[in-house]
Amino acid sequence: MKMFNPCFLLTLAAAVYCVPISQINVQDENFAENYLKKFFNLTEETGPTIRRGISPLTKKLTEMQRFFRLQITGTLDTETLAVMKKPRCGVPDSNVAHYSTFGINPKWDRNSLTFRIENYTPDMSPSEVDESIEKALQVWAKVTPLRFTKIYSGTADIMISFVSGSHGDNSPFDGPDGLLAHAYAPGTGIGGDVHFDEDESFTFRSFNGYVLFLVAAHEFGHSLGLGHSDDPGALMHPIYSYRNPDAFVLPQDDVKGIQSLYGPNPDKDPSVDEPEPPTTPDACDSNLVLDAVATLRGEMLFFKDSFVWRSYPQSNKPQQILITNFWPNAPININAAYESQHSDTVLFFKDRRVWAFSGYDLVRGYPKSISSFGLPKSVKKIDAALVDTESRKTLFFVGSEYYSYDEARETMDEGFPKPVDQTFSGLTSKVTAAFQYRGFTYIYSGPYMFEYDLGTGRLFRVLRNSYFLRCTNF
Ligand SMILES: [Ca+2]
Ligand SMILES: [Ca+2]
Ligand SMILES: [Ca+2]
Ligand SMILES: [Zn+2]
Ligand SMILES: [Zn+2]
Repeated sequence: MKMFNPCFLLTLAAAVYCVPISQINVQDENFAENYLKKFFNLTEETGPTIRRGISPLTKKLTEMQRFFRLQITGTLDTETLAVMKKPRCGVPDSNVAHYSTFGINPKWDRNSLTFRIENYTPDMSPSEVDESIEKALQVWAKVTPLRFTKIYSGTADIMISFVSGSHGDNSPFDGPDGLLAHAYAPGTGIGGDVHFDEDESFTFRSFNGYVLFLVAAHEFGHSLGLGHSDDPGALMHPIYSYRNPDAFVLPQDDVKGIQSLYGPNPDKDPSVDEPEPPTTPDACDSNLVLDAVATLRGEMLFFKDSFVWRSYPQSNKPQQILITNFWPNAPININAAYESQHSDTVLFFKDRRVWAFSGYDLVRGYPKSISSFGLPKSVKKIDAALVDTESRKTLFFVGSEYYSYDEARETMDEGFPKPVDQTFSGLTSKVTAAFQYRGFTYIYSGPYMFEYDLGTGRLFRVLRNSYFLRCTNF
């Protein structure tokens, strides 16, 4: 039997800090207290000791857990600690729900702003820094009347610098990881300015390090008047998430936020087809249709658009995160996924290709064509895949039929494809996702999920796609 590793799916950077359950020590408690002081406005507390009634610490911990959509326990559990240790922006999170704007000085009183890059990081070439900064400002200019002009001397509205440790504004940086950058709300002097922590390793587009464009685009949101958002898909979410900088489109939550301050872009060319701002899938949407479902080392993974919900046995609240946060080189909007216990990998399918990941790493030789499984060339994509733990066969659903693949022999079984409803009674429309969990076989079709016993073919229940996601927004 494989060892279950509860730390496995914490994000790349957080994995370094991952600690087994029940090993929260005094250092962690102090770390958490400082975190709540810094980001959730916790006022002086004598120590994180257990006390009667609701202590300010418990109250702030609850606030933090609500903001990050964690299970609200009011205590410092490992999941909460792991989120606290993720790399993030240095601006506080207090009093936010969806997008937010700064209370005082919420916006600039003019649409034409200047910026100046005071110094350069040695991590990248100066031209890469210039391009990252300009592209990050364009993210906001595209959806507002705001226009930015670069200046090379004197004082700009937005002064940009790379600094480390204490740097004269009473908000010191902390060495590698932790705080990545911070920015000041619109205003004179330091207002609008952005400081990057030079102790980070910034990159142009690699996921080894922090993509300067992504960090800068977030910080400029603050420079323009936005606070943090609790939407895990928002650019203004305080935790750093890798996403492909070349395919970046400002999410809906951020567009709404910035347009609430400045209005839309009057120069937008209606003849140019811009990609729709992405929205974050909602577990409470009763019409939700998941892209794919899989298990991974005892956890459940639910895929939708750019996101994955991860649910692990100790917690009853799945966490929603960008797919690229776990697997930076994975595709998004996938068709199907399954866990191969045989090769200890998780496989993602999109169109004619398949990706295999061992941990976070793409297995050598992938992505491959799906015909490498022995599927006929006529199969253009797989709708869903599941592993039957009993027979150790992988079922590939394609249209109204399914194929059976032998993981050990690495060949397709004879006698397939078979009609889906021959095995799964009542299932007449297309399969959209599938997996097995605790002995049951779950076949998703549109917004429904059918619960079967594969051995007897018996159908137990018809549920909704959101069944395991536990909508708790009420
Ligand atoms: Ca300024
Ligand atoms: Ca840092
Ligand atoms: Ca699917
Ligand atoms: Zn921030
Ligand atoms: Zn600073």
